[in-house]
Amino acid sequence: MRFPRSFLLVSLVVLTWSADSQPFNYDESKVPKYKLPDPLLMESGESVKTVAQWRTQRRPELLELFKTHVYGRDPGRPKDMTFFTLEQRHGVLNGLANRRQVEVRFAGRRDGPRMTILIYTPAKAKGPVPTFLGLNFRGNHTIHDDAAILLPHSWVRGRTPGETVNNRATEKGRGKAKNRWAVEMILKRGYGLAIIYYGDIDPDFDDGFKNGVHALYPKPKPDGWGSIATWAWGLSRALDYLETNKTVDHRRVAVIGHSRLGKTALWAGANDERFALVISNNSGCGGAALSRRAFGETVKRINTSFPHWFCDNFTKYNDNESACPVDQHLLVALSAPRPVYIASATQDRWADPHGEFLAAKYAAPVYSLLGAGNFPADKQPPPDQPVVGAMGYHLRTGKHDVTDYDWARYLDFADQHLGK
Ligand code: GTR
Repeated sequence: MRFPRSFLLVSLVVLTWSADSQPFNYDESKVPKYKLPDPLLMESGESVKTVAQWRTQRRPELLELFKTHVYGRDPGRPKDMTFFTLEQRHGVLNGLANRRQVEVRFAGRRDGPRMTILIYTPAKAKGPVPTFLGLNFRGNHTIHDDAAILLPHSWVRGRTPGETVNNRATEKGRGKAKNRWAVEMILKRGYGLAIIYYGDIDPDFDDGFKNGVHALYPKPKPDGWGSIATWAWGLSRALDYLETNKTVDHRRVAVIGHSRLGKTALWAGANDERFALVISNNSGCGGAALSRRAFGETVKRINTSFPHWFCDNFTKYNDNESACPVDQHLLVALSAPRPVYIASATQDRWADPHGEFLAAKYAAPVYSLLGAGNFPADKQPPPDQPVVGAMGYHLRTGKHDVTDYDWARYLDFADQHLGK
């Protein structure tokens, strides 16, 4: 569908206005009374007492509940998918890195849906390196000034949907998001970075699921994949590729995302146990924040502003969060016992920082059951004082963003859990 630019501008104004005004609650004393589903109590009423019960019964049950009620089911790995290296070079970024850009062709065809993975690995590495894998909002070329990063072939934000990408305009975005991707810091610490523009997988607007990879599949049913599940599926397809790449240690891939892409990272980690570590940066509603608190962004608001993000069944819980058989602490628990890090920011009230902390705290019993240790915090820690065990949490001073402070914490966490 084609939307006139004026329509997009008006939508943006309406969204910004609604994010800042009532009826959204920002008052802790007005959080409704709620009861969370117990991660270790099965639908049958039986308690989970053993690791085997978690693995063979409760975990699959929770995964099904999230697929049915929240994110929707994906179609798995496409049988015709192929990988094609578009470009590679050693000793780039002043000798710091090796770069490779790989196209994943979902239907095995160049003229079908495809995504480009940009991979930097440390030039000095002697063997396969642990690697951060994440999606970006506006094109791979925005994450660094590197002039060789290919421009996205897909629709990019800021352009009218359906309009062909104008390379000269798109080129202006080069390096614009570099503050969010600490490329040099990551490489110097011995890690690789693999990133993909999320619009290659599914352009982020509601077109009734016709574009991106959806072109290859029937229209989703009420429990079919929304865009978040689609982006997460794309991350799993990237991991399929990384399994074939000798410079990356595919057994030590940390999936990371910010905001809607933090929701995506959590779902990718829950769904695909090949991810060794999971990082949610300011993921908020539908991510780490507990929906039942209805603090800041609510289920109804997110389903209204972004009708394509979740499966249609999720709209049943608009203004009715307690009827949902799951809440987001259970999403965090689905990563257990793998290390998971949840980060909030003090000014990011729309994402409910306290609710994000509580999701970690209430997922902790699953980590304990699986022998991964206890979560070292009962109360939300003060700003800039990370708490770290098998799960990590911090509340950064500042706004909704990803900063070098956040990356330094993630790298420390990865050192602790993935080793060098
Ligand atoms: C907001 C949305 C949030 C968050 C954010 C983002 O508009 O309400 O849930 O996902 O966008 O992704 O930047």
